[in-house]
Amino acid sequence: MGMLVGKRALIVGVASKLSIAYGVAEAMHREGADLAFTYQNDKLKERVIGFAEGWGTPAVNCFPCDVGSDDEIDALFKNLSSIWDGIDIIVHAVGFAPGDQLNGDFVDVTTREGFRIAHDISSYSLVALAKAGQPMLEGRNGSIITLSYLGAVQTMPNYNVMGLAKASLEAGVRFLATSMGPKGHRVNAISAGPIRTLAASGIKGFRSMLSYNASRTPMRRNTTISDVGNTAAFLGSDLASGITGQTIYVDNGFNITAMAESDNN
Ligand code: NAD
Ligand code: 0WE
Repeated sequence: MGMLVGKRALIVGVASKLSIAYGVAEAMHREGADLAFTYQNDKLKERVIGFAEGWGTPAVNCFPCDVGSDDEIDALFKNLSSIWDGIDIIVHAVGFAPGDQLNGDFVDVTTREGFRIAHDISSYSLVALAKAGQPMLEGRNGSIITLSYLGAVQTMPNYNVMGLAKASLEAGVRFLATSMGPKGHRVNAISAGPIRTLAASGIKGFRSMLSYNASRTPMRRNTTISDVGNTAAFLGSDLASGITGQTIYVDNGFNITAMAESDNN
């Protein structure tokens, strides 16, 4: 029997078949969860509904939500409570900084407005979803899962202010876990290795980053959305009952290495 049978999961962050949230939805569906989705704007609406229907999720389980808006987040949970009396899992797979923040030397390109937007959309939005989701999580031992990246704890070219936002996100996971633990809810992050998604496609040199990553990584391969999806399904399940406040690396081991093998380059 699937490890998520009887669980209801809200998935935020599907934009394409390449999205990490798509891999999460696929794994959670396979494990027996009922799903609901959000889409950032009308441009993505029909696409997300199409994916949802592919997992047997009706269009009425798909809602608009720009996570930069408290009104849209409130409306989301109001809409959600018209189809479900509660939720067990919230997946937050959203990150954004203005494009100019991710191209060039950190101290030169970072601006107050870029910093604000990156932290608002990529970090505060997790707190906002947890806060607005509380009534529907009540009494259900919820699991909240977000997506982070190594740039939270180590530097690399161009990730820049997104690294600061991910550091904030990971600290947010710890504070949310501490805050919501007494109610039975768990909060964790998955720190994924680099994956070619829409969010990555705008990044200069991403292809060579992927080949460098595959060669340096202990498993000698890049991370897939199904690697991440399977870990998210586990974290969402009761099998992960003792795990909260953690950042779990799903990167095929990249983060434990300090130097590449010389024959790999
Ligand atoms: P993606 O482009 O498929 O997904 C990003 C999602 O964020 C999209 O669905 C987009 O609609 C949504 N989004 C952006 N701004 C939003 C807003 N204001 N309101 C609502 N939604 C908004 O890319 P992805 O790589 O799947 O990204 C998902 C998460 O995974 C992000 O947090 C990203 O930082 C993280 N991550 C990505 C990688 C990678 O290499 N791709 C690695 C580690 C972590
Ligand atoms: O978190 C991310 C991507 C986040 C992201 C990407 C974009 C591109 C388009 C946030 N905001 C935007 N804004 C845009 O306008 N990743 C972990 C993928 C990623 O992005 C990088 C990476 C990796 C890996 C940027 C520089 C270096 C490495």
